[in-house]
Amino acid sequence: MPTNRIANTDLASRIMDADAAASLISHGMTIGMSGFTGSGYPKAVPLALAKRIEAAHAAGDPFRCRVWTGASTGPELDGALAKADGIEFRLPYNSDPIAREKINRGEMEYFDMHLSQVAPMAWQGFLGPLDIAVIEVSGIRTDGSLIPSSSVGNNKTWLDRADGVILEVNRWQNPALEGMHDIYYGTALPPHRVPIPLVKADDRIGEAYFRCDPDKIIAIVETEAPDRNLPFAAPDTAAHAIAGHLIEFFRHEVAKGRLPASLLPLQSGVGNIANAVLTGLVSGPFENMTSYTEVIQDGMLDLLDSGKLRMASATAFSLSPEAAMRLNADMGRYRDTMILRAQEISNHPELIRRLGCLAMNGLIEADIYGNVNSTHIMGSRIQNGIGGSGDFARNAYVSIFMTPSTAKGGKISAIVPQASHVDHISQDVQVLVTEQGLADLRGLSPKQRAEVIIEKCAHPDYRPALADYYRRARAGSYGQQSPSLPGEALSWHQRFIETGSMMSG
Ligand code: 0RQ
Repeated sequence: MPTNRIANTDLASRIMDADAAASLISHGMTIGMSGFTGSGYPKAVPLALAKRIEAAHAAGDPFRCRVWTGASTGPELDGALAKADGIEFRLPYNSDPIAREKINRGEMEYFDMHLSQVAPMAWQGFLGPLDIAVIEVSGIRTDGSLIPSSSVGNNKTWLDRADGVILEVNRWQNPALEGMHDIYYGTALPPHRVPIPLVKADDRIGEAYFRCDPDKIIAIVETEAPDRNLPFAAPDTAAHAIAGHLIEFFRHEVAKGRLPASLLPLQSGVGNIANAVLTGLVSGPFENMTSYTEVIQDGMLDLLDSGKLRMASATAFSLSPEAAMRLNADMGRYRDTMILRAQEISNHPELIRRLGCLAMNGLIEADIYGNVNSTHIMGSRIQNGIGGSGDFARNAYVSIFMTPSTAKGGKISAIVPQASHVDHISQDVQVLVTEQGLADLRGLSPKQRAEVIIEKCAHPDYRPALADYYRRARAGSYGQQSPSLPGEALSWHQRFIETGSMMSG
């Protein structure tokens, strides 16, 4: 029977359980799932699909799918499907530990791409056809339009592009979410692209609902299941120190007249440090701030509650269970201060550049010239993915990266002579912050950057070794623009020069 979440009675015949809906998915299909961080992902059909895949494998039958999402999801989706060995190919961002292990063992193909580019690439036809969309919504209206859930991600695109649509209508989602979303239908492919008419972080340029051709809906599954995000760690001394350095930097920029007193729209990345910086801003001197970002995390809610943040624009919530309860208890009030948009809009380079976002993202390692590795441990093992960090870093008004100066209990320096993998080239990294200090790299040459980064950002335990490397690089480098000793990491080019051959032996 249709519930009050499914107001369109014509669709009642398509209500079924998750097992029946999962039986509509077959081996080799490409599935576009909703979900962005632990919010708004389907929670019943992927679990039923994983069960089906395990049964197929037990019977000796192959069963694997290609899975596209908005970003990371929850354990019922990525975790369950990866455990069942059901994902052949995955895009665009993953933080699930089981999927991460499969990827790093070479058992799952993973296309780690800029989040703003997923929908355009799908429309351009670069990613191939999409068979089925599995989308969580919080309701279906009388006219068949869909009330989005706690994330928007790529849902508009999956609903438009897929041959068939499976909807999960989740009663756990607060009905007061209705009206918070802004779904823009004005994007087009070149040569028909026009400017996106958004000039302030709080502009609404679209509709509150998804359009969906009712004939494409092949199943509707009703659920009542919570979003799942991990709690944030309480900020430690390093996080407090990083937040302090950044607030001091913003204060200085305001004094210099390079930032307005209310700053510019904030973008804050994933992780505990980013969250701690937002919490730090609660006691900072800036009022009437806005944010144009990708996810609304706990610190953003604290800032809204403090009255210092006027509004937040994002594509998803990424809240701890405690903060999700806080939001849910007061959704009607928060709705007027939040806008959830499609990720091609929340992360759009044109808009980030126009608004002048202050981008603050985490990293794995940075080298002494300010090239940043956000994704690969030891150059080859993926941690999560580039996510939206590239969308924001390249186009921000000020692109800031922040990290504790060491990892693994002090055993590894986050500042290294040469990054083992580069996601953000030095030109896209303008400020580097650790608990040791802040390096303002704007307008500096590579050699000037190296001196500032070693002095301000490196941990004292590693500073002498980095300074020694830099001294020797100045003396022995092939060129003096970005002095380096590739011999210390025996590079491909160096080997070629030394042996005259790329063949081993
Ligand atoms: O590993 O969990 O096994 O201990 O990397 O590191 O310290 O928990 O840091 O949560 O801030 O994440 C870059 C991954 C930082 C994140 C990254 C190990 C460390 C730990 C995680 P363990 P922490 P954070 C828009 C912005 C890309 C996406 C992005 C990220 C694990 O910020 O995914 O920015 N960024 N999106 O021990 C070896 C080092 C290490 C190291 C850390 N130097 N060597 N291991 N680790 N540094 C939002 C979205 O896109 C959704």
